[in-house]
Amino acid sequence: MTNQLSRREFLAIAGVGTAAALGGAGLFELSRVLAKNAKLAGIESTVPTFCEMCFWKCGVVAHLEGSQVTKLVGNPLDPLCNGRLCPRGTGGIGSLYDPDRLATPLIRITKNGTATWEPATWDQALDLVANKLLAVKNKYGPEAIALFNHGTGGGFFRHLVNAFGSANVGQPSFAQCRGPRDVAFELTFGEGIGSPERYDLANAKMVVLIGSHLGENMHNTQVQELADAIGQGIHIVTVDPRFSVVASKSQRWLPIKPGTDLALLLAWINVLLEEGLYDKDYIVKNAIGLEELRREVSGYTPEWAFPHTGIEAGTIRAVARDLGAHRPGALVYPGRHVTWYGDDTQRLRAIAILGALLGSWGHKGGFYHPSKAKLPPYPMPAYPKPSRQAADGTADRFLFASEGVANGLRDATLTGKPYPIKAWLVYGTNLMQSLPNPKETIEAMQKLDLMVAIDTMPAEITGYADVVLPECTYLERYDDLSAPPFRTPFISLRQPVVQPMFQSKPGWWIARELGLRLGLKEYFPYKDIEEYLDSRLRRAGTSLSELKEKGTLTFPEGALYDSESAPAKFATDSGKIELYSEKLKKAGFDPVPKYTPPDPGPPGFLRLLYGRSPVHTFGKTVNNPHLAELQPENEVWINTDTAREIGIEDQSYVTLENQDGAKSMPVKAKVTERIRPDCVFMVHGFGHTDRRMKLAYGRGADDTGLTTKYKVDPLMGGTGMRVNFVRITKSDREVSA
Ligand SMILES: Nc1nc2c(c(=O)[nH]1)N[C@H]1C(S)=C(S)[C@@H](COP(=O)(O)OP(=O)(O)OC[C@H]3O[C@@H](n4cnc5c(=O)[nH]c(N)nc54)[C@H](O)[C@@H]3O)O[C@H]1N2
Ligand SMILES: Nc1nc2c(c(=O)[nH]1)N[C@H]1C(S)=C(S)[C@@H](COP(=O)(O)OP(=O)(O)OC[C@H]3O[C@@H](n4cnc5c(=O)[nH]c(N)nc54)[C@H](O)[C@@H]3O)O[C@H]1N2
Ligand code: SF4
Ligand SMILES: [Mo]
Repeated sequence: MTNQLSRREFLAIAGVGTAAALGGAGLFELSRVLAKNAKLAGIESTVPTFCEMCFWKCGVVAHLEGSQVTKLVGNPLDPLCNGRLCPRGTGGIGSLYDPDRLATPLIRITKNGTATWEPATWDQALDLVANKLLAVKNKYGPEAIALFNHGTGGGFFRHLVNAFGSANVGQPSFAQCRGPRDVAFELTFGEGIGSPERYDLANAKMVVLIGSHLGENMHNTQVQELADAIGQGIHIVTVDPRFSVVASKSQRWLPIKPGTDLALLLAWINVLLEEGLYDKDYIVKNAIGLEELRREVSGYTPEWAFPHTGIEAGTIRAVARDLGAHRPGALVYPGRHVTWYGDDTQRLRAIAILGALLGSWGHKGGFYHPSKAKLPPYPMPAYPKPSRQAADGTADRFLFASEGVANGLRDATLTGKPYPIKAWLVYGTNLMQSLPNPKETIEAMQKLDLMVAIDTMPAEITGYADVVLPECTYLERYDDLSAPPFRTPFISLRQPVVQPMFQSKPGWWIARELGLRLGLKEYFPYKDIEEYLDSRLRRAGTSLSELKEKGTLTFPEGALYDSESAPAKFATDSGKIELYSEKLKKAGFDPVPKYTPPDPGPPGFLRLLYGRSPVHTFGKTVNNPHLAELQPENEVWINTDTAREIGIEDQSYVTLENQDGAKSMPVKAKVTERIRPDCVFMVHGFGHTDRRMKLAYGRGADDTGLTTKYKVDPLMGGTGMRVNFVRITKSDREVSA
């Protein structure tokens, strides 16, 4: 064990294998690549592609001078961005030219008794990974291999792992993010919300943002639509313990006591039913369980909700009446990051039920019906059927999960149950910041025979790997096509804007090379990615050359709303909207959501809340020189009265310590009236500990390190992460001038 522990001690020897560490050789390499790229040195050109600075995948047009990318702008042909990028999209150049990028494959070795990284060739690294994967398969079966992934390129690795015979795939963007929302809507309407979300903000008359700070959270199209809607006088209610930017644009701000949102939602349902403000015709025609719902929520009056939520009964009632008056264009916005308190699927069920009562599902200003471009897959043999079901708990514990549960895979790795997991492939997800309680992640990794990280940056997770494989950035590679369900169906192409720098390689190539070494040739039947993409695009009636020129191709819209010729259909068991869920009841859960108050924290502690910054994506952009310039560190928001009581001054450095004794790095205090006194708030993704990321290292505080506690959603395995409490002490770090 000791030996194993030391083997997977965090290894972050400054700079080894990063672009900057290549020093002269690195710069030589850079200039060589630039020269190779310089088709027309000094002459301007443009290349369309799509963004990967976040999952929204906006169409981008890259401007080049010679082989140097000078500017990224929105592709006007792309309906996801309408020609405009957010600050992170524009700042993507900083990720391409980040001097701290991973430059070569790295293998962990022990030299003179000390662990170190050794730069390796691709053949050495891939052979090693393939041999170890085969050894794990021989000893434990193919299911002992698990993949964690996020981002477009993850698809190639999911294909690899499924072809190898394992169903163990998890993405923190499900059980740490939108999972409860999608499950709740599937239970209620028979369909999830999807990504990009089917919210008809462009036509809504009223929107309730409940713990969703649109504008700080930059879903490009939605932010544009909301800005237009504000111009047209949309009625906004923001429910947030913090006075967010969008709260300042709202008719009402409801500074709710954190963790009590379900009480508020149930009270709104109560008023809509009691006062007959709901859409009776729609419900009679399309829903089951109205009487059961009425009975279950009869006690949840606004007067009952007031002491729980801190929102006055009169206000609760007034908002419910406004919702009734604006229906069906009254959108109770289900948000995206919803893993808050462990009862999240039930909270989102209440939001779905409100959507049904307001008749906003399938109607203008509510939830539109998205459609997809027809884009058949590349023909592939069927995957082998794994002899054991996924180990992530979806088979027995989390019965309603509709995707893999990343924390369930971590549990299985830790406990060896239901069977041992012995190898992790980690693609494009920094598990040290995305899974709660990083200690458990470290302990789980001690159980592995192999841990491979495929990343562009020396993010913390790479420090625990046996092999690090450097992917080139999204501006240097082809990827799979993007054609999600949306208002306007479209297909977008990601293509290289410049050649990969250093020894970095595209994900599709890495997955294919591993596949070939694992004897999975039949699953990678194409010659190269261009053949793969062209074949898919030809089946869709277009071609790679057309997409290379345009970047995005749009198709005619389907029926966005229900109508007499296209009446509502629901893929639930009953074929109707399920206000009352027999399915949940049979499984032993509440068929209608019930309110349980959140656990209070220890005396003297404040609840820790976190969220987004408009100029960063989680932790992955904190080292991006362009974006770090806009926001180099995060701040912790503390209410003015609370700060006065504990003697904290605005802009001074403080340290946070949570209920379990976990401590943050020094972080600046933002003393403000704009947050309730019982909680603090910080932007997620700062406080990096890997010295190889020179701009990000030691800047601000990391909320994940303080998230030692989490509450698991029994329906689908999501991890409620707003259940931690901190106390604040002065730090001796000086404020620099
Ligand atoms: N405490 C806490 N935990 C959270 C959240 C929170 O707010 N607080 N948010 C949750 C949410 S909503 C989500 S969606 C998840 C997301 O968490 P992650 O899945 O970790 O998401 P990303 O930030 O997209 O991925 C970051 C990793 O991808 C690498 N990367 C960036 N570009 C590329 C690329 O092109 N190729 C490869 N191979 N790697 C790349 C980065 O260097 C970094 O290591 O985290 C969840 N976890
Ligand atoms: N610029 C930018 N945009 C992003 C991202 C990014 O990293 N950067 N990440 C993307 C991703 S993956 C996701 S999932 C989304 C997430 O974006 P959102 O779904 O908007 O979620 P959060 O960022 O978690 O929202 C945090 C808000 O919830 C409030 N809050 C905290 N506790 C409570 C509570 O108990 N009740 C209520 N009502 N409110 C509470 C906080 O004060 C804060 O304003 O953003 C996406 N957009
Ligand atoms: S919202 Fe911003 S970061 Fe995300 S894909 Fe669009 S431009 Fe890129
Ligand atoms: Mo997310």
